[in-house]
Amino acid sequence: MNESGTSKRITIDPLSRVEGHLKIETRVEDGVITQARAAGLLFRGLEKALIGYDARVAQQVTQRVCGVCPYAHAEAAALALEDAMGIRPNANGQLLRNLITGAYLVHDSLLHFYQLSALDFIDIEAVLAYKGGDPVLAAVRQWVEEEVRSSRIFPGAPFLPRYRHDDQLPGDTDSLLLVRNYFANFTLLADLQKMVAIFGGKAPHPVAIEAGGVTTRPTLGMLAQYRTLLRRAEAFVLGPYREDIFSVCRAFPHYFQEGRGYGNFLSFPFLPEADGDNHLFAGGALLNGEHQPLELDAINEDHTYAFYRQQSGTALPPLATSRLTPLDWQEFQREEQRKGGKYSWSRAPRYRGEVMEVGAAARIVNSYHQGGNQALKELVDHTNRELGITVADYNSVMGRHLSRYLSAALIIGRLKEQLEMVKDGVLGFEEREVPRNARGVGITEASRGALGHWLETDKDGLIKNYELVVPSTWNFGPKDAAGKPGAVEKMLLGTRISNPEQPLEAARIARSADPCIACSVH
Ligand code: NFE
Repeated sequence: MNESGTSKRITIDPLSRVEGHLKIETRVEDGVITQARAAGLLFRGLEKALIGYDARVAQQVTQRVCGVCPYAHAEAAALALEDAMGIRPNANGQLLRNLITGAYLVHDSLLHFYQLSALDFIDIEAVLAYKGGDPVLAAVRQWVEEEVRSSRIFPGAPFLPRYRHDDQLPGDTDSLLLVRNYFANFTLLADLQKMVAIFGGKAPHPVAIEAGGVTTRPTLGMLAQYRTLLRRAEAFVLGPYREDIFSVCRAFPHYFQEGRGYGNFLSFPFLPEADGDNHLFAGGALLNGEHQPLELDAINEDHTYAFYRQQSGTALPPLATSRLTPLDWQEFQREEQRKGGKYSWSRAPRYRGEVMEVGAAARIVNSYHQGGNQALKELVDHTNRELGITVADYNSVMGRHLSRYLSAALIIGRLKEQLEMVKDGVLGFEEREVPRNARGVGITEASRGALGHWLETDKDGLIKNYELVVPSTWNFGPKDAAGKPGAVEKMLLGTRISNPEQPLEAARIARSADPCIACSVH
């Protein structure tokens, strides 16, 4: 933190409990954030590794972008190639694909809430004051005490160090229940990974999602095993996860006002029926208050503040971004030191030139307004009545946490129905040749939001060009040529920081969008 009068610079670098290296830099005046920068500080360039290979390898290679959302890259790669081939999977192929991707998205929602975010809302050291008689809670308290006091290499991890703050749950039963469920959730995460592996062949990075369907032939045994695990997941999601989300929403109602972004939401269709249509989450765009059908040609990426050599047209359609050249080491250093210069390896995706938030809130709000899914509408209306909020409040820190729970609950409902529609012994896959001189686009919802893969093959059917536009790039990208801050940068602006030494408010806002910088810079 640097100080001059009432103006302070507050930097969080790196922000912890995220994948990859995210730096948040802010200027705080009279206690309020007036400038904010989100910087992805690693370069990867994975798309370049695909050039010249058989297009079917994209399913495997693009999954290596990330250990948290690999399934989504597998699906987007398969969809892009299926688009180029002009095919869709058969019913079993589609259903099995849903059973893999749906389970993974539920996994990621739970992981984000308990392991990556909940600790922001708990005063972990106050938990040690628990004197109640519940043996499970007493055991949790005991465990926390041993961890916090231990003298191992990282004493207290993952609970310490932490930001201390007045605005945290006290060390009462609510906090202890959250810590208890922090541990209980590990079992659930393992169960959900098993569900992915049953039909996906392995987890993480499932191998069975291919263009043409899913290469697993389901047996009655596999279906029974998945059913058992799905019931356990349902009990946890509709039980402890719901209770914990609701108790945090009730304890921090002001966080339905914090971290508000532009209110522009982009989401892609996810979890269709067996015929590939009527997705559980419809997808669409909410732009300047108006709901619009999706138009993929409206997507461009700006690189004015990204560490790429500047090209005259700064906003390029996805496949044209392959022309961009990353800065070399000297250029990078010069740029980093230049006032007002480039500051992130993430580019800045835009939709009709506007900044869009992607993720769970976008998914729920857009699907709600499309109105096609009655179960979704009823669940959202019921939840809003219980919490005394409206759909407009989803544009907030707590709205994003709540939307992840709503996504998980709705997905479980759909998986239960679709599991019973799978035909045992029927292969859900058909092999096709990779088309030559073809183009294809695959779009889906990754856990963190709208994900697209753009593919072009050459005269031999090999990959000529491949580009990803990724959820965390939408949310954590930098400013654009017009000077418009990125989605999370905007969420930070106007936030009051009560203690510059402990800027928990900024961390809560950034984490509410579930950053994955490994994906963002891919
Ligand atoms: Ni690495 Fe990802 C998801 C993708 S990026 S986690 O979900 O795509 O936000």
